[in-house]
Amino acid sequence: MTKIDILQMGSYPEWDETVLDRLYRMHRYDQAADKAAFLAEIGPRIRGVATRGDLGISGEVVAALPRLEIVSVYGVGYDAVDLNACRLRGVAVTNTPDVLTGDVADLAVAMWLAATRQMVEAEAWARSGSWAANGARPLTRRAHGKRAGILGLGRIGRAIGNRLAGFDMQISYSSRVQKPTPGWAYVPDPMALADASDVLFVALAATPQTRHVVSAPVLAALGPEGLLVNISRAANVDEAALIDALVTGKLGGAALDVFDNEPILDPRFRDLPGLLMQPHIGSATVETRKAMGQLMRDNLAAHFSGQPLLTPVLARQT
Ligand code: 8YV
Repeated sequence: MTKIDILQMGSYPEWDETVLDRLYRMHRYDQAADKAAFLAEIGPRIRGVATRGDLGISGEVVAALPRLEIVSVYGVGYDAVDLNACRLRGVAVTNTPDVLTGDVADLAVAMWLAATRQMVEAEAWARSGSWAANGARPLTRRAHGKRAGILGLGRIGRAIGNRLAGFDMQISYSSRVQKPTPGWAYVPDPMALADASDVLFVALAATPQTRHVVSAPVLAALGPEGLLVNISRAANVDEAALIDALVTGKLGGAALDVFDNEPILDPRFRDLPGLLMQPHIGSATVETRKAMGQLMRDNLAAHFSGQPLLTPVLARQT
């Protein structure tokens, strides 16, 4: 049987690429030297796209694929996918929710604890000999029993809340609508939520409407003792305002897994005080990435076999 032509936007772990190459005729967009010429040559044959949450697909590339039927995203975030272009063409879009929720929530809590107890600085203090030379580290602040705000109570936000309950936290959340929770306070306004929090977790899906929702005033409301944890998308935070708030002390600290223009970061981050940085590793475990790859492939297989999509963002309109 003739293999279906799939455009692959970027690399996957070998265990995924081996299977994709066996099932489909894969075409690597990221490896094409002349992408316009590449799309002109193979674009007319492409029926599906395999992409990632960080890569998505632009409207320009969608337009170069006249036979495109489905875009399958390896990741939960589909903000880098031009949904309007797909919708106008009747192209299905799928993502990989649920399988990565636990890992991302684990990392959010780990970043909160590491930042609050300054564990990275303390590790360097022990490893460098400073402990013997200069004695004990300065005291930090208690993590448990404080006020936690969760901006966005989707799958990941709720998983963060469930984990925080084990730390005796007073939990509040902001979401488009009030949701059933085990007694968490609904505080729809992000500014009010920040003002009521010692630590604010940003767990929003990134959309044009959420861009910079964590603004300079929200950061000021979180305050000089407050900690911002972002495991969502950098676009949800005004990064220039964040850097200014950390430099001026208007914000106590930040723990970030996502950055504008990642992996090329603003050079000012290098020497910022009160900052814990992680290189977008929220879902980066063997177990979760294998599950993401399987689900990404299962969505492609379901589409091409005429079965219901497992995790649709946009259904195909024929
Ligand atoms: C990306 C993520 O998929 O799930 C998401 O949306 O942010 C990540 O898991 C990552 O770019 C995978 O390569």
